[in-house]
Amino acid sequence: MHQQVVIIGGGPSGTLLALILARANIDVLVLEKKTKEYVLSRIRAGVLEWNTVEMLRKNGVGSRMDREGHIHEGTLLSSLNKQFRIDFKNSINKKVMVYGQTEVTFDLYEELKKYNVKILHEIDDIKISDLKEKISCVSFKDVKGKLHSVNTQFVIGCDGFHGISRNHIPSNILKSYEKVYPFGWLGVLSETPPVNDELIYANHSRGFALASMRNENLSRYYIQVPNTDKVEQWSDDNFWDELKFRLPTEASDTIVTGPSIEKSIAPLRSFVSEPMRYGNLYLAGDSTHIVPPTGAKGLNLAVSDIHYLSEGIISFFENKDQHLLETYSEKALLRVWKGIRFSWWMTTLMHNFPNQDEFERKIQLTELDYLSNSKEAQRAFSENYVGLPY
Ligand code: RFL
Ligand code: PHB
Repeated sequence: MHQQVVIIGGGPSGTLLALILARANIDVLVLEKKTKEYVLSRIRAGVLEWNTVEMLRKNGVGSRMDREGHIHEGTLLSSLNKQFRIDFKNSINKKVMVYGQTEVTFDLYEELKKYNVKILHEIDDIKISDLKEKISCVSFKDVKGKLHSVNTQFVIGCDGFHGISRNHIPSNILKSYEKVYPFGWLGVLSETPPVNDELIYANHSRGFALASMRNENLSRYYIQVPNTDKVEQWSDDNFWDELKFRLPTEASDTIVTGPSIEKSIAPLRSFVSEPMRYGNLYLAGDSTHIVPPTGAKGLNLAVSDIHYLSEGIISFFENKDQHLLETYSEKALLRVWKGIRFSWWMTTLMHNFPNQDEFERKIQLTELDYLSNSKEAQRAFSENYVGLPY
């Protein structure tokens, strides 16, 4: 078998790249470890930067997002029971789209059907070889346990943080940077109207909380919990009580609670591995960088990687020009590190750290006070939150 491009991982990075390449008549094969049902049921990101919105529109997957997504022109931040609004529209004339990653992924899978892109699910035992040769080889076991082997020009690692692609970069070349935070986010999805029409990021001495949403009758809430907590320890009642403590009273007095339809804990981590390319292997998305969700950057960084990478691959096949592929890692990493910085900053500003002393608490409150009063600080926040230019 020969394929121009083999993509490992059928999450948002892998399927978006597959779609862009298929639209440029490049033949791609996507190898995904899990079932399609599993991939389409994962509840994750909710906020799309404007660049992401435009990338989806440009590639024919914008119409449902435009109908069902919600444009937000600002967000609320709160501390000490006071909330203030950062107005993206007024500060920098930009906005974001609230539309779930689950929906984005569904739309991508639907669109891919039109191009007959092969997506193989329940794939195991992927092995990549000959990355420094002109043609590389990817072997794998299909759902029935049958072994296959594919020759390809490009192998793209879109297989998330726990994937196997990154490990194919020799350890003397790969350099990783990592910060693990001493807490996680307990997330609840409930079929209740959102407490507010914009997101509320709450800094509280008991820990961070976030009020987010998917649509008029679907809310997404998060609270900071210790790393050691298990989801079974948290009944719905305990979750709602704790959330109400942490949100400003304006919100907790009016919140509508209900049974959770999904509840999970996500650990928080900042991670970057460099470079994002080795021979014919290119990495994108969570396979090569992870951010804590506080700044809503993870999915958006995956999309900017795909922007740079798809341009490089298309330019290679259409014009035999390798320049954009050669500069991919360097260019993508410049933007990745800015997302890493903003997510780290916002996490540090909004969370309660286990050994935080009074000095650090004062600094957080002072920074929030500065942000609530300074137009310049709000501009800088908005510029990063809505997404830096590609
Ligand atoms: P994914 O989504 O992890 O997909 C990787 C795919 O690869 C498959 N896979 C393999 N396939 C074949 N062989 C193997 N050996 C494989 N190993 C793994 C997996 O099954 C999977 O299908 O990575 P991708 O595509 O790079 O996308 C990244 C995003 O999913 C991620 O960055 C975001 O969800 C992060 N994130 C957020 N990002 C935002 O931009 N805005 C947000 O508001 C936001 N909120 C969040 C988030 C992530 C969260 N969690 C759960 C970590 C909120 C949360 C709670
Ligand atoms: C979400 O709605 O899941 C969400 C929103 C904003 C974030 C993180 C997650 O910063």
